[in-house]
Amino acid sequence: PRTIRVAAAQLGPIQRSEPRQNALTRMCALLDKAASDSVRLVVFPELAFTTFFPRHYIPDNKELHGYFELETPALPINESPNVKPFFAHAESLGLDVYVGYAEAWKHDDGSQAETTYYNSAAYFSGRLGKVLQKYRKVHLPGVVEPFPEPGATQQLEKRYFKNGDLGFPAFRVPDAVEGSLKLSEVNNNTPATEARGKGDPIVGMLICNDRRWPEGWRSYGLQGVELVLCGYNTTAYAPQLLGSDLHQQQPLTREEAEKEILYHNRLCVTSNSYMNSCFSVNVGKAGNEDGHDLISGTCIVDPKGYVIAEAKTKEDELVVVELDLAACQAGKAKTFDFGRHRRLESYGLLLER
Ligand code: CDT
Repeated sequence: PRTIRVAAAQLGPIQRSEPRQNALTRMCALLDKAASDSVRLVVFPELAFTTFFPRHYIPDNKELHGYFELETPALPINESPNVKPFFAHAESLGLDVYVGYAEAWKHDDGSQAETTYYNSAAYFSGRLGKVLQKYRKVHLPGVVEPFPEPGATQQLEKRYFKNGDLGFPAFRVPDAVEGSLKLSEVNNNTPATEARGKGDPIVGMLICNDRRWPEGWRSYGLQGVELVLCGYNTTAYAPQLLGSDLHQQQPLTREEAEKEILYHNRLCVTSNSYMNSCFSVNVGKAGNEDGHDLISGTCIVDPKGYVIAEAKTKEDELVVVELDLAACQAGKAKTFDFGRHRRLESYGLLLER
């Protein structure tokens, strides 16, 4: 069977005042727990190493830049000084990880090179000891200018990051399931997007707000994706940004708003997993961070759109399940056999502004 044991590694809050080391220690503890439960792949949230800093207007550049990890062609994220111990720990346990981070990218190693900032995720292979694929968040939510109201929950991703420029590259993970290529057979020059072994799982990454947009999921679906990984930080109450109460006389209470945000979270990940006949691992940072509530909703979804495992707390929690990737085949061969059933001649509008 093409089975792979995966874990959603939900994180509880990480406060603005907390040093990186605290988060690393907690994340490494989750890795240890996963390893002792024979897990192969551990999925962490968006911007996992720090507080969700885009909720703050941060005029102090030193503080702002402190949330980012430096990356250059010669310095991949797993070597970046702040977070290197986390990747080294995953490698020592032979674990693969998906992890979100704030990327400060210098396209060359010269000190004069310009820096570009992205909201990114890396798929790191603990067996190969390297990043197999990087993803940069395409759908940045929020605004450029901060809301003036004191105490407002900000969402300044459009201010702090550039939109991702890597598209939606699906990739194959070697040596992950039966029938997969063995590590010794992996040719380092083979692009990750190309088939390696017949059985290698096909994986795609999304980040938070991306999960609300079917275009990303379908791009992966068209590449035969079997497993979509998505970390997020979703605020539990932000009436000016999220929710359906624009024309309602009576604004939603905090409780109602959180319930609706959780409902939409689940609606997006279950429907898109079903419509692309893939599993998905969806992982939040949860709880009260810097005085602002984040939803949990961490869940693992099967290709029929059913939630098969979910978090019970708003704290650090590992949700473990074994996936049989063969379960993706029925949907891909029947209802969502794209080659037979898609009607491209009717989709022109999708590529217009
Ligand atoms: N981090 C992120 O993308 N959050 C968005 C909410 C933005 S509006 C408050 C999300 O889609 O969950």
